[in-house]
Amino acid sequence: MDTQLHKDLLTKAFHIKKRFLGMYKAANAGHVGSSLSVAELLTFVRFGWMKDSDEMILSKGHAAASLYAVLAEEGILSSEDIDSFYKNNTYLAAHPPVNKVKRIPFATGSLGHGLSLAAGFGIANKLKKSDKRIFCITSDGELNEGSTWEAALFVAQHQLTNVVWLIDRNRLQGYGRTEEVMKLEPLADKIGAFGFEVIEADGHDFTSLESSKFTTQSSKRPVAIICNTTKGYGWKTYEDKVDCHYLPLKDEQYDLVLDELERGFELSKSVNIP
Ligand SMILES: Cc1ncc(C[n+]2csc(CCOP(=O)(O)OP(=O)(O)O)c2C)c(N)n1
Repeated sequence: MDTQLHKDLLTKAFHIKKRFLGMYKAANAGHVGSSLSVAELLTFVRFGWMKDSDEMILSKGHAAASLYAVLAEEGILSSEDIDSFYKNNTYLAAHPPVNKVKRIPFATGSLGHGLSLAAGFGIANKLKKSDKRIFCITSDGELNEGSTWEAALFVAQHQLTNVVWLIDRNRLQGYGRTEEVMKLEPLADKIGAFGFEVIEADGHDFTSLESSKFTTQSSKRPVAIICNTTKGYGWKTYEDKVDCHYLPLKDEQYDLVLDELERGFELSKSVNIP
């Protein structure tokens, strides 16, 4: 990966995390672990992959603040907008709204609908012979929803290569581990059997995500990328713990997580990029 791009992505991801943690702290509420899980993925799709004409759906809408922080990083949302998060009359609600903010094409939050929305966008743009693409980030917990698999059938049936499906595979959901609540493995084989080309990536590593981007671009079939992630990534006390799913941050926790992220960021800058 280009060294400058790598540095930019690391910096953006750090700013994005700081911003959404501040939002959750001010709101005294929020899906902290879910957002830390998807932060690099969102950063890469938005700043390392998407073109301006493309769209992105964060199907795991409970991580909304991470999406709002990306839009703030991009200059679409102002700091006043960000400060209104979770407050009365705001349009920056706990789950992303539709038709209120540029670059949020659909409302999400009721899990299991993102891939269906992406499929609709994909078929419409295929019929219009448009080269717009749609990136859909789902969680793994929402693969418990039948609607996701119905959408997967549709994407494969119509060979919608303009839909890129990324799965935030952190192996945890709201109340337990995915494999205990509703077993998904062998996930790659299952999705592959639906007709997708399945790629596995490290969802926190920009180099790995970039290599999945190149494979996707040369694929003749719709692609699903299983992005292996850690819920609560970067905050050691809570990493891979079900408790980090929803966590109103106490003052000392907030200071701690910021401090850890800052140290992680400094360290990542000094590591050589392959
Ligand atoms: C249809 C639906 N059922 C239940 C919920 C409540 N809910 C919010 S988050 C969540 C689980 C989160 O786990 P996962 O989807 O794997 O996301 P992540 O671990 O990445 O946060 C649930 C059940 C919902 N938002 N939508």
